[in-house]
Amino acid sequence: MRSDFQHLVTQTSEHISTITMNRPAVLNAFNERMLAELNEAVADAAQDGDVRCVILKGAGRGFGSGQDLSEFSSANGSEEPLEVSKHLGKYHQLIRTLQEMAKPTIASVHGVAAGISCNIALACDLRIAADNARFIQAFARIGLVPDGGGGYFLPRLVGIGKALEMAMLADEVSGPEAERLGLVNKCVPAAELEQATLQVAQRLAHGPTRAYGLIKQLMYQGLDSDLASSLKLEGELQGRAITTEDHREAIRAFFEKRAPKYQGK
Ligand code: T3D
Repeated sequence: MRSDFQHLVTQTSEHISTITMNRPAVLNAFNERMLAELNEAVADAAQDGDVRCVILKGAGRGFGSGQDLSEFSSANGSEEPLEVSKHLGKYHQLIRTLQEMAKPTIASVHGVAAGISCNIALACDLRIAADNARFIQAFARIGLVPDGGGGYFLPRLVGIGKALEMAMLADEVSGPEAERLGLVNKCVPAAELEQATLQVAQRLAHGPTRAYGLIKQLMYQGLDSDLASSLKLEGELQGRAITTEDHREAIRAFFEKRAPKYQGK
């Protein structure tokens, strides 16, 4: 992955790719450039066989404040619906790459995660939050609807009632409250966020990567399918998992009474 991004800092070490959004003066609000760079970095991490886990985080005092409001397209008085799908399409590409990459993704959230930044965190597989995290579905504050997959992920994570409350009232949800709601997997003291995120990432990066990719497929497709379809899919995916070297290694390790050494193959 290239490292000369203008608005990102990227680092890959021990099979973990860490991508840091880096526009701290505006709480990492998305301008066109940062969005394009994030799309590129996430796609690269998805393709890179050496990367087995991806961490997404923000520089400075927060995760992200959503779309940069100074680059916002608005209708300027017209009541004709604007064609925003082209612009949103670039966010949608990002959400889909995060979802479809066959390896785990973690959002490490401190400070504010507002608007589409919040929903990008929701599109990651796991979320670890600092106790100073502030999740805000900021859209209704400016008369908009949740985008970036918010209408899909939010009700699935917290239930329809809480999702509607968060989207309509747009109040802040703290890190501890987010943990209680199931919006994040874990909330830790801010000073421990980096280490807590790394610990989870290291476990995942040394785990059975191919099985993780299949687990993502099974779970995400399962959200929208009936039992019969999900059982059919699990049969197909298990048929693939069972042929992996990591599975064979795990069985060997079990009988040799040692920890398995997964190669991600
Ligand atoms: O077609 C489309 O693009 C539709 C897509 C929409 C996607 C969306 O994300 S819509 C939602 C956009 N985001 C917002 O509405 C949030 C706006 N920001 C805020 O409400 C507040 O800044 C926060 C609640 C996020 C944080 O408040 P606070 O008090 O901690 O920080 P602050 O002082 O407001 O912000 C610090 C600086 O960042 C400040 O600049 P300054 O005064 O120090 O020069 C502020 O203007 C700037 N900033 C914060 N958010 C944005 C921003 N600048 C541009 N765009 C932002 N989103």
